[in-house]
Amino acid sequence: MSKQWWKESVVYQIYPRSFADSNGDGIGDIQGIISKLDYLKWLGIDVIWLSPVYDSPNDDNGYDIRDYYAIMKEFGTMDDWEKMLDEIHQRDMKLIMDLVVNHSSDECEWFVKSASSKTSPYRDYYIWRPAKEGGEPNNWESHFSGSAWQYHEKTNEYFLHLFSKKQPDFNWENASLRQEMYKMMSWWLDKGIDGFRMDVINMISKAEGLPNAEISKESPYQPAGSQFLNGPNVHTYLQEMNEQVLSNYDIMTVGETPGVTPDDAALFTGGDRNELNMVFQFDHMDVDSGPGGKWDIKPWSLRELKRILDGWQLGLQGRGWNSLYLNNHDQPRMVSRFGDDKKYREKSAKMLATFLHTLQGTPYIYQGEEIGMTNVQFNSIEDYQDIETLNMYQEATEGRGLAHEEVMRQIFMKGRDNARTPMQWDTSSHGGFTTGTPWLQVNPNYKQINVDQAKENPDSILHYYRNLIKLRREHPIMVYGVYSPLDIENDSIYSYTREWQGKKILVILNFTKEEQPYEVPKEWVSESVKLFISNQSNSQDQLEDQKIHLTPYEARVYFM
Ligand code: TEU
Ligand code: CA
Repeated sequence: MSKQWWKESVVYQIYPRSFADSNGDGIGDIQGIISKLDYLKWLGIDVIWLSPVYDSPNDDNGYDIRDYYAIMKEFGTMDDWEKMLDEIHQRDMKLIMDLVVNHSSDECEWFVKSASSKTSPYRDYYIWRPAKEGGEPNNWESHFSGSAWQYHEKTNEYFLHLFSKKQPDFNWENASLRQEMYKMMSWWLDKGIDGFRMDVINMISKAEGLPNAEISKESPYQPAGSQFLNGPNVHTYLQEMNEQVLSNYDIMTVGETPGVTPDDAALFTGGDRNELNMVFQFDHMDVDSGPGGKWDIKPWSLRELKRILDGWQLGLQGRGWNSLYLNNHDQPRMVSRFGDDKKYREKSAKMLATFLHTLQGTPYIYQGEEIGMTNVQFNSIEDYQDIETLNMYQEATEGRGLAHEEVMRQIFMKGRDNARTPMQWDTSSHGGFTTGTPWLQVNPNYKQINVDQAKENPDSILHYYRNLIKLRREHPIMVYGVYSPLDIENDSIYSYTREWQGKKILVILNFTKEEQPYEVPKEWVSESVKLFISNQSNSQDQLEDQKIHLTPYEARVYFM
């Protein structure tokens, strides 16, 4: 397995709107980020992934870019941004920027020109179609509810938007559009950034002829992933992008790719493919979703989670590289979803952290995860800001007649604002995020859960993360060790080994609220075996017997 800096790195995702507000307007900003860089360095972070900070009307919090060459005014200026990059590099960390090139804002100059007339040279930068039988050109559903097509009166055609109607999709089949994108990417890379996280990059090539999606539910609009995920030309475009842009720099790239299998991912990330370094897959994020999608919530099982993640670990071994994450700005908080955010919050958050850092791949920490921030429950829909959540609420209550309580229950479990409540820094008002009124309310538990307190307490989740990151730096087995699952039928305990250059580690994780028995493989009952890390202060240093008991959410890692 070839050694690479981006395999050895730990990445920290910043959602800038919610991270730190420096000027009291209630919105996180670049100066706020600069003020927290020492904290990230102290934690041991190697790479910062910054969600979009480009000029945007914020229909989707910056994932709708108006000007790809400018910084959002609320976040600061280009000088602030340059200063931030410099401060990151001075601390020997790296910065990867979010690249949103499947779509832009409808206020982007290119779209404005494209919409101005059918003969504009920019017309083909986006995807326009005439009406079909008096209605939308096909039955595709937008990710944010309703049709994926918006009628535009002036030119009497529809344009495609897989997300909100203020996020028109680019037409990657157009060679000038592709050159425009490559030029813009090089412009940022020439400023010295260290790579990109590429938003929904496997949606850039749509099925030829834009055919209807298969009907899978009772609705005029249908989920249409099969028509735009991993489309016919996606690898051609990425190879072209790699050749013309990416290969000119020593950078890391991670593609966000919903709906990929390990085989697809091997194509995106294979060493000889010249496309991307790694992708974010979503299989494990669907483990608690039924056939109706993310809001069709079902209980998840450890057996299923193991089947999925073992598939990814084994599937990419020697063929590609995994990115490891349990939450991000689109997902519920991991401790609320996969652990227990009440009685065992600290213990289960540490168990999940152990999991994240001992699988094979590059770990991604989402802001607040390192202090065990939890989901939030606001009573009123008015308190929510996320466009996906608000559109879904309206469609579910007005369109499908669901009760308010029922829809709120779904939002409490899956809504994206769970991840977007402001970062909790200390016990002062609004968790020290802002001196003003935050754009989205702070989780009321900030007095118990915040960075200040966690820093002071050596047993905190935060210190545990710091320790895991340090161990990773000292022990390449955590990065490169060959993964082998153990006891795959066990539906309470996740266990596996990693093996590298004659050394071995054994990971045992109790995913339940109950005490659980476990039988360790014989070879681990030996004097040469040592406890590597555990979230249970009195965990056995050595194994004297094959039969052990794990306390609720206990995590133990042994080394030999
Ligand atoms: O998300 C892409 C994506 O696939 C989403 O549909 C995701 O599954 C959903 O948000 C889960 O509820 C990316 C960004 O991460 C997201 O913030 C943007 O809203 C979206 O693209 C459009 O740019
Ligand atoms: Ca601000």
